[in-house]
Order: sequence, then structure tokens, then C-alpha cells
Amino acid sequence: MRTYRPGQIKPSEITNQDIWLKRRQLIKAGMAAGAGLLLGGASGLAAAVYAGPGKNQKIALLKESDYGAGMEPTRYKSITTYNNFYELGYGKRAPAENADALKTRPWSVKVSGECARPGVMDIEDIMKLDQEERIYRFRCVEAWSMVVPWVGIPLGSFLKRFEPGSKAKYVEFETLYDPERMPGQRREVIDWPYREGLRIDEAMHPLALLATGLYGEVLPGQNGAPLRLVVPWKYGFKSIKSIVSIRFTEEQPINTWNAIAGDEYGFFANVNPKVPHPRWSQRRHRVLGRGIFGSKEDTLLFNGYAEDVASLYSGMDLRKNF
Ligand SMILES: Nc1nc2c(c(=O)[nH]1)N[C@H]1C(S)=C(S)[C@@H](COP(=O)(O)O)O[C@H]1N2
Ligand SMILES: [Mo]
Repeated sequence: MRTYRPGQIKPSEITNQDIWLKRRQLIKAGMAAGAGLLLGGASGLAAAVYAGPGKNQKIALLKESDYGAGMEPTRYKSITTYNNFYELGYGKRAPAENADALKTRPWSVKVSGECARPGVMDIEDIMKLDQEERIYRFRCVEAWSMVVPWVGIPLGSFLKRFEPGSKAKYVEFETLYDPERMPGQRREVIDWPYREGLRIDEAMHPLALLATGLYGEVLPGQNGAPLRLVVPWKYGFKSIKSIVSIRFTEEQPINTWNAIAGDEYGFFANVNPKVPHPRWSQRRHRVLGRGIFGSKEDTLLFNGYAEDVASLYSGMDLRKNF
């Protein structure tokens, strides 16, 4: 029996095919939506500044990572008005409309479990870390895809500060539970809080990112402020938003969509065009921002990151471990 209650979102839009658009043309200064990108230095690791098109606080001194350099970002407006975030409402536009409810201060993240130095870190201190290790990443989501110029820190370098031990086989993440700040939690649509998990080697992979901003500004509420996960080779639901707890575990953690419909949503949720969702194909997806409805494109294995991440799954049956 399915337990989808929210009426507005089609199941096919909860999780669907991502794609990594592996286009390598250089971004010229003055991109779509008025964002400026200054490329400097011959190193290939360019100093870049996005003049954020939103109204949020700017994040200065950005350094662009090599990943995704040259991909043209989706318009800021599309990235921030077409969201899934049940805590802020049940419809693609609802999270943007309800984002004001999500107060992001005070905010802290508790890191616990199988590690030598568990602790609580205030978001202001996490933002300062971010200033030491500033990178850009791009990512896309599901039935629709987007290219997002994220600002954040590699998840692995954050986790290492807490010295995970040999029993740390997985990492579990939890979203804030607070019906005041998360009005969607007033309805028991899912077993709050939203939860996600990664295997430790996935979490340590340099492509896994803890994002604090996008388009050079602090994250808007609807995109998971003040801190969210970005796992570019996985379906969108793995990228948990508004994180307050990170726990190293020996056992595979529960993840929300797997708990709701385990036959449809696996623990790994790697983007894989050859493994259809039980109720729809995952071979193609819609590219947001191309025409009114977006044009369709083929979805790639691991969202186009096979070169980077396939080795994490060597010897695994990806149909069984979907
Ligand atoms: N806490 C929380 N995180 C969440 C969700 C959610 O409902 N609650 N939705 C997930 C789903 S299904 C998707 S597709 C992505 C969407 O991310 P975006 O809105 O930034 O594109 O967030 C994921 N993270
Ligand atoms: Mo999703």
C-alpha cells in the first residue's frame, strides 16, 4: 500500500532522474540572470565572484572548483521557486512562499556517534569554515534537472574534524524538527524529522558537499538553509535540507523515502537510467529553464559522474542496491 498523502506533487516529481550536464564550454563573464563571473589566474582554479541575483546576504571571496566549471547555471529564479521541501509545504512553489517561517538563527549542528570528538557546532562557526574552504559545485535534480552554483564545504573535510572511528560505517543526517519554524510538520505526512544516510566512503567522497549558499549568497530557506547536503550523483531526495544532526553509525541508517516506500526508493538512490522506478522510466528528464516546459534529455549513469564515483560501487549489483 502506498502512503502518499500530499495531493499536489505527483510521485514522479518526488524523485526522478537527475542529470549532470557535462558541457565544458567556459562560462563567459555576464551569465544569464545577470550573474557576473570573473575568471582569473592561469591555474584553472579561478577566483570567481558571483554577484548574486537574490536579496540574501552575499558571501565574498569565492573560489570556483574545477567540478562543473563551464556549465551555465539555471536561472536563480527557477532554482529558488521550484523546490521539494515538505517542511515548508506540499507543492513546488510552496517552499518559496513559506520560507519566511524558517528562522535560521540560532542554529547549531550536533555531531555524534562513532567518533572521537563529538560536539555541537554553531552555524556561525560553520560559515567561517566555509570561508576557508570555499568552492563551487553544480548539481541537478530528478525528473527535472538544474545546474546550481553551490557554495559550501566538502562534507568529508567537515566530518574529519570529529574523528570518526573504525565503527563509523555510515553517516546519518536529520533535519530540524520544529513545527513553529517548519509549518509543514504540523501535518503528519511523514515521520518527522526528515532523515537521510550515506555510507562513510560516499560521505568522504570529494563530490559530496555541505552547502551553505548558492549563487554567491546564503541559502534561501526553500533550498535548505542554513545547511544542506548535496550529493550530485544521487537522486534529489538524498540531499537533505536544514540539517541539525549528523551521526556516525555502525548500522545503515533509516532514510525517509526508503521508510515510506522501500520498494520504490532505495538506500543508495544512485542516478541510474537503466533502473526504472516501479511506476515510471528513469531514462530521460526535463531540463528546467529551457523553454516553458523545458526540453528533455537523456539521464546519465551516476548523473554523469561515473568517472568520479563508479569505483565506490564496484562489485555491487546496482539493480538490487538501488
Ligand atoms: N528536510 C528535507 N530535505 C529534503 C526534502 C524534504 O522534503 N525535506 N526533499 C528532498 C527532495 S525530494 C528533493 S528533490 C530535494 C530538492 O532540492 P531543491 O529544492 O534544492 O532543488 O530536496 C530533498 N531534501
Ligand atoms: Mo525529490
